Amino acid sequence: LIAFSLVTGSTLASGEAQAAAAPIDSVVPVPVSVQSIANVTYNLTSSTQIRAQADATGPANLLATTLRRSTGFALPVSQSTGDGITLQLSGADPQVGAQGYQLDVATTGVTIKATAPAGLINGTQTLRQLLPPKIEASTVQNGPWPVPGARILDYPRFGHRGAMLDVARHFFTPDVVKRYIDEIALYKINYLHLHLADDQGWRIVIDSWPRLATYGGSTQVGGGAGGYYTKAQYTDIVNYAGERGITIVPEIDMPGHTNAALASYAQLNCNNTAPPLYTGTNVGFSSLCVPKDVTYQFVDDVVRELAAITPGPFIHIGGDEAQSTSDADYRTFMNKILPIVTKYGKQNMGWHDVAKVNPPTSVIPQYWGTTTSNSSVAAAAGRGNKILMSPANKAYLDMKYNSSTSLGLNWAGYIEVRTAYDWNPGSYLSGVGESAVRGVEAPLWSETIRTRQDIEYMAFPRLPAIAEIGWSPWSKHNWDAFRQRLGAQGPRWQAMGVNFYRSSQVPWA
Ligand code: TNX
Repeated sequence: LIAFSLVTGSTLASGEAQAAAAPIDSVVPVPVSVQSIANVTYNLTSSTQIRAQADATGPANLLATTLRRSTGFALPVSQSTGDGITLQLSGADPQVGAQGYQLDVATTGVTIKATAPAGLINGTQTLRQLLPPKIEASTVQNGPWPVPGARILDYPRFGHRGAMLDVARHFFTPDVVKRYIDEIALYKINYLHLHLADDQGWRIVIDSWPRLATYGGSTQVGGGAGGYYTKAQYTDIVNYAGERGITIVPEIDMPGHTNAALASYAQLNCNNTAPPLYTGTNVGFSSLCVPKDVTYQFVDDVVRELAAITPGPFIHIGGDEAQSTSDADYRTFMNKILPIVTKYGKQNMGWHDVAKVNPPTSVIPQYWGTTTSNSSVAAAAGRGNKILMSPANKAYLDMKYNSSTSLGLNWAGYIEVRTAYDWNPGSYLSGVGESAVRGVEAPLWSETIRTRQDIEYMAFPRLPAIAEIGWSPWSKHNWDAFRQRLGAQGPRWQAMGVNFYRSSQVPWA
């Protein structure tokens, strides 16, 4: 007996809110297709086994680790076949593509099929959400652990669903970054952009320019101690993210936003004088010295060393708010440095300001404006550049929710949950249609963000809203249904200890 579950349904009457919180109807991002199977439940028990062929053991082990914490069950992972939880890279409907999956729940077990590990990871994130919220607890809880009978077929609208964390304005330790990775992976985010250098701090060791980290990384906004990642720590973050299906995109912002580098090395300045370290929050006052040769030796060294520790395909070169660089210099600079990234085998991403220089079509401009038309971005899209969408008045997680939010900024306006959800990346910017959009990213700038609790308060619940508009088909976009699904995430975040914003727009379960 198969009943279609109306996850795209219209407004639910208040009496139905409880029913809407049932796991089958509350998966975020909403899957492409969910069929509920009546009278079927799989119960996770102490004898459940996890079965995966060799090519699927990574996602299987990760799932086992998550489920063991709260169930206390052994959940052995093996290459056997039988009942229980099975992950397989065979037999999936080709429709699911490289990131999608099929998930079937029968009384005897759960089967997740995909064509690639990324799809299996995404399937396991759905399975977590089909289990009771306490599955996310970090200590052993009492069962039962039912998974509702279901047949799910799911794949993303956009291949790129990103989050960005600014570790330059305030530094965040590897443990805080890893916790954010855990939190965003649950919503099928597959890129984490790390803003590694800005006026207030340089956060990654570059062996050929050691003072960048040791001096340039020695403070942060407000004058605190700052910090930086060793290459081993960065690699550890990259690997941790990779196991969870997330590719790290490192950013070195240039030619503006470079005071930390300019303060570390006098020779990078046109006047050969190093400015003091900066701990304020102004932007637009610094620039690398475009006419000097040493500037390009510097960029070459930084990009070479960063590329060598970055397995992902992208390096983000910033390029925003270069208000202290003339237009001619900006063009000269970009035309010299974009090929350096290519030379080291990486593809350029940049803030959309880079579209002004008519960059090669391989360059991905990231739109951070607040208007729905931008001629240079539209022209780039027309030439074939793919655009990553992060409109600041919709997708910026550092904007306040409303006038009484104590954290955050408001230069792009207030962003309540509905505002973050109610926009269509495929038709937002004129001249940049669905096929020109690479995906979406939700940036979190950290001028006012100092702790992991601050990160969580700004990201939750807006990050899941951006994740859904990046993943789910536009035909399923529905605020009233989304707010119900989102409300059902509340108990999960409580179990995880996530410090989320209890927006009054959401019926929290
Ligand atoms: C603008 S958006 C910036 C950042 C700030 C942010 C604060 C962009 C590319 N640049 O330097 O941190 O606003 O919201």
